[in-house]
Amino acid sequence: MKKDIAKRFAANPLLSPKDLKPSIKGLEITCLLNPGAFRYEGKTWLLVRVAERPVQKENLISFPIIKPNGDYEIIEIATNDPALKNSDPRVINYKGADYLTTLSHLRLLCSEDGIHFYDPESYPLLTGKGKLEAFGIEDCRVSQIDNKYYLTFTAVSGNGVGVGLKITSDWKNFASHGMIFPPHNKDCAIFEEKINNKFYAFHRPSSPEIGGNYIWIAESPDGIHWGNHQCILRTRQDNWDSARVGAGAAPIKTDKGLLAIYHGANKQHQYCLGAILLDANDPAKLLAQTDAPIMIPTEEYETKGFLGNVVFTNGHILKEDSDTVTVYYGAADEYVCAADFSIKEILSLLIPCHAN
Ligand code: MAN
Repeated sequence: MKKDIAKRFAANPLLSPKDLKPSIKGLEITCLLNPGAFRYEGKTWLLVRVAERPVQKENLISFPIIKPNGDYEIIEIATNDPALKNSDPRVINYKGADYLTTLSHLRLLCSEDGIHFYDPESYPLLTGKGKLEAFGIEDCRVSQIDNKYYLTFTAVSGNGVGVGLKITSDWKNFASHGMIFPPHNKDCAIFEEKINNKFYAFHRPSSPEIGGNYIWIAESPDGIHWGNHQCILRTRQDNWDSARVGAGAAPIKTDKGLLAIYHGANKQHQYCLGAILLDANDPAKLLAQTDAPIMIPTEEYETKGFLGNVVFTNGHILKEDSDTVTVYYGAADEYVCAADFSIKEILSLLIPCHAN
């Protein structure tokens, strides 16, 4: 078994589908995954993606979608229907249209120790609304800038997959700014510090023909309207990140530059984590990249689940020792887990890039 540099929590998985109650009667929680992470009122909080569907009956696939009036509709398709393509557990195609097999919303959990999380109650669930979120909202990055939290999440519908933005300061009232990066785009994280008075964000457009699933950076005067897009990281042929790359949470400021953790997947859908270093004054400039993954799915809760062989992060918390970063991650698209990394150790594994 290949070794990585993640110090996994002994309590992993921290959260499993059975630990929370479904949001709607008649649905079950199939996956808890990919949490955003932040500190608020002296506690560690996760904004967890909760993926739900009806209990599956024999020879049928069924999943909920959100109707324009906000109600849910359950779609049921016989598994032997010749118009159904269902080779991926996450997505299906039926009569030429794409659907997700689960419907995701975002749920707040908090913790005193960063290990044991509970439902704080009296905080709202964040659910998909309107025709750009009919298949749900997912994988939220939470960035704190001044006293505001910027929530960037994947908004999914039959129209495509894009990035939505909400801003809050009390986690009870949310200003919605609609879709800030249109399809196909996801994996957006807004930097927590402005650079030369501009906001920056990672995002991940996908180009099906020329180009690929690459990490891009954009700038903004206000954190809402984005421009000057530049591609900063591409997939590497025949490598662990050959099929797709996407940013995790906002980068971490170090004395060497801005350190960002990213996920990469190969053609077999194995998802690992790696790291890149960007110039602190010009973050479109890639300085260095790790070669081998810093985290590889190896534990049983990472290799077996809704989609095995997946570690995926979009949230981390810096510890006070200023070297440890606790990475919260989705394992096998089914569980929420955590692992500590030493920032110095990640920096020591970076290999300088030559400008291309
Ligand atoms: C991919 C996977 C799924 C996700 C969809 C839509 O297929 O990441 O988990 O639901 O994209 O974002």
